[in-house]
Amino acid sequence: MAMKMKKALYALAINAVAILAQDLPRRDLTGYPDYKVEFNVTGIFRIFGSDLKGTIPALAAGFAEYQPGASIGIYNYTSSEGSIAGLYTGLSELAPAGDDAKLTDMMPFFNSYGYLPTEISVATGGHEKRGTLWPAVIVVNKENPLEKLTMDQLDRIFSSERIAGWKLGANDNLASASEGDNILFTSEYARNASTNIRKWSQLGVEGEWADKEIQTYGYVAPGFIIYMQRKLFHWSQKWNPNYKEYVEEKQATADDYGKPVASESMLEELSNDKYGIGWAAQLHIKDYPNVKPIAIAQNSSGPYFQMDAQTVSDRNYPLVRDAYIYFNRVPGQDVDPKTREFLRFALSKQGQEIIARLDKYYALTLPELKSQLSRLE
Ligand SMILES: *[C@@H]1O[C@H](CO)[C@@H](O)[C@H](O)[C@H]1NC(C)=O
Ligand SMILES: *[C@@H]1O[C@H](CO)[C@@H](O)[C@H](O)[C@H]1NC(C)=O
Ligand SMILES: *[C@@H]1O[C@H](CO)[C@@H](O)[C@H](O)[C@H]1NC(C)=O
Ligand SMILES: CC(=O)N[C@H]1CO[C@H](CO)[C@@H](O)[C@@H]1O
Repeated sequence: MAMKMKKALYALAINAVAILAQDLPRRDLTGYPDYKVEFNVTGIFRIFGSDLKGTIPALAAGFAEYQPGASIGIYNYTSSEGSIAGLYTGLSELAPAGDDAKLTDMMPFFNSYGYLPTEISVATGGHEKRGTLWPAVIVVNKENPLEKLTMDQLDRIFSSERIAGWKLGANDNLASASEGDNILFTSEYARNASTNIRKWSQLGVEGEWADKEIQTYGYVAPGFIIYMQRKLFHWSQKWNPNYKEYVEEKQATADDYGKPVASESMLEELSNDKYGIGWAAQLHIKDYPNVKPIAIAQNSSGPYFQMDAQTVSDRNYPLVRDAYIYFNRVPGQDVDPKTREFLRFALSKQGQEIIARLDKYYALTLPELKSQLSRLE
């Protein structure tokens, strides 16, 4: 290649990067609390689980500047699934997990201590890059007139009737542990078959759609599916029986049997299925012009949001994900001071700057940051 051409291409690449960087909503971190040392950490402090795409090593390096006495051991060999095991085997103080902890991750913790782990979010997931905790985009065939859906409608489209769901402790959250607060099954979250949405007319879609069955599509890989079950179905595993389930290409077998279950096949099918609805990653959807994203609202009073960089970083898109860290808080007692110090750093202006600079996840909004900080009190 001629030198001139190489240079031109290089300039083009640089420009493309500059444009992308401009497009990213830069959260203004003015007003975020500065990190102030409240406790001098000495000795070993151990982190085990996911490295959250480099976030954990970067936070640990930033933390070390303020805490020279801390000797931080990072054991990021495992995936998210292993992280909570570090807490109940006594191997670690902090369990970063790229996926929401599953019930089966939390049960051994409960059986060891008699309460549930505490969960804290340190960042909002990205909106489209691979592996950055991207949110599901709900898509239909381009010809479908449907424009918007609520979270409740998504539940009734994608799941089946259930006589109960799972509740995480008395308050159904992992904000702080209470003695005996287990994962319990409750009919509070029941919904009967007459609440199922199975025909397009039930969503107000008329014409040729009205009497057609809604065909559902989506993922089945554990990290993705658990997030949807948690957000929408109260952890129920009862999907619509017609649910067609796929994985990302790398998770399918490399032979001819793998092809039909890779997410590309899902989007090809949806491009041709006028009566289908699915959930997928923006990074895959953008190559399929015949599928159309749907705006989502928390409830029928709205507002409805399309998934994009802005609505995700502002946390307005209801299906946003979080980068979670789990830890062991003894009910009714203060958070272990080393753990508290590290998490206070992650939830400070300095910690959030590190997250924004890495450009994998988004810095939390200030209200969300304050709400997470309150979990440490
Ligand atoms: C932490 O250690 C530094 C240096 O020794 C000291 O100046 C500071 O007062 C200590 N902070 C606390 C909260 O103990
Ligand atoms: C099903 O649930 C709906 C909404 O809670 C309720 O109005 C209806 O009576 C229930 N139907 C049956 C058959 O239980
Ligand atoms: C509906 O969602 C909006 C936006 O999230 C929220 O402000 C409002 O309180 C919700 N209304 C009900 C009835 O839950
Ligand atoms: C012990 C270990 O595997 N450490 C790795 C954790 O992840 C970072 C990248 O985010 C690597 O640089 C470390 O070597």
